[in-house]
Amino acid sequence: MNQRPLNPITAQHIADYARDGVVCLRQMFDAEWIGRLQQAAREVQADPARFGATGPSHGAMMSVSHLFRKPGVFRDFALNSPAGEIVGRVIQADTVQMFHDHLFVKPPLSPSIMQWHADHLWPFTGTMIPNLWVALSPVNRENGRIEFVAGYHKFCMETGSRFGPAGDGTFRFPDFENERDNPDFAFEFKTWDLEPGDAVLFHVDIPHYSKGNDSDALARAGLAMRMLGDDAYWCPREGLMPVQGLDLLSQEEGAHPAPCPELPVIWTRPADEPRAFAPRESLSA
Ligand SMILES: O=C(O)CCC(=O)C(=O)O
Repeated sequence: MNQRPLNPITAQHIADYARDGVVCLRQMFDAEWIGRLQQAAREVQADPARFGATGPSHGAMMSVSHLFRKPGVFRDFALNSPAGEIVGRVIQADTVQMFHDHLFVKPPLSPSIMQWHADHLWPFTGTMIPNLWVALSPVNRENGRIEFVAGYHKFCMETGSRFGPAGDGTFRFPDFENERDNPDFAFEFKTWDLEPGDAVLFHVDIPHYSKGNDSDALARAGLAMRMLGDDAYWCPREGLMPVQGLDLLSQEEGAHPAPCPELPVIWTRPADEPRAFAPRESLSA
């Protein structure tokens, strides 16, 4: 099983992610990793609560998180696969911590729609709170690929507009469904067909959506891995999702989360490479 990315992370990947808030990464994990994850996903499907926490969207779609907290394939993948390095290199972090993973499986003919949202349930602020969604099945127009509003993360960051309880409660996304055919809409919708081993990496502020699975034969499965880079800070606020095992409200607002078993470091930039991240102090100096 590969411990380094199967294909190089390029300057184009880095630029696309910075511009669009989402980038497609082709074939970063070898067949052995993907085969083990596919088998493990089948085991979770048979008994979800034994392996992790079932989310609010669990039902017509399987939605189970925190799988990496227990010994087994998901933990091995989080700690020993190149997932952390891939994310760190694309988002230009020097250190990457695992936050949680989340397995989504839409069985054939699942009507489950993931409505337009950004991932702002997490109890962190900052710009490095990415989601690496690794395809465990073929993903296409019919079975529910994820769609993104490219570049919208910049609008959110520049205007301080935060979706959900992380914001001031007043910000609402426009009805993106109404914008699909609007030639004057300032942003582009982006999506990709994926093969097992491909991934999409996306920013915490980017709106995303997936429709139900219209295929009567092909399940759509993906493992979302939520991580923290250097530019991530505690936001201890009621209504945000706590980190299981840590007391959210006693965390120091604005502090970078210290590595701990619940938020382990999974990648650090090698010492012989120049640092990619400029801390806030040196930016304002
Ligand atoms: O798998 C999906 O369709 C949605 C995934 C998602 O919304 C997420 O990972 O935040």
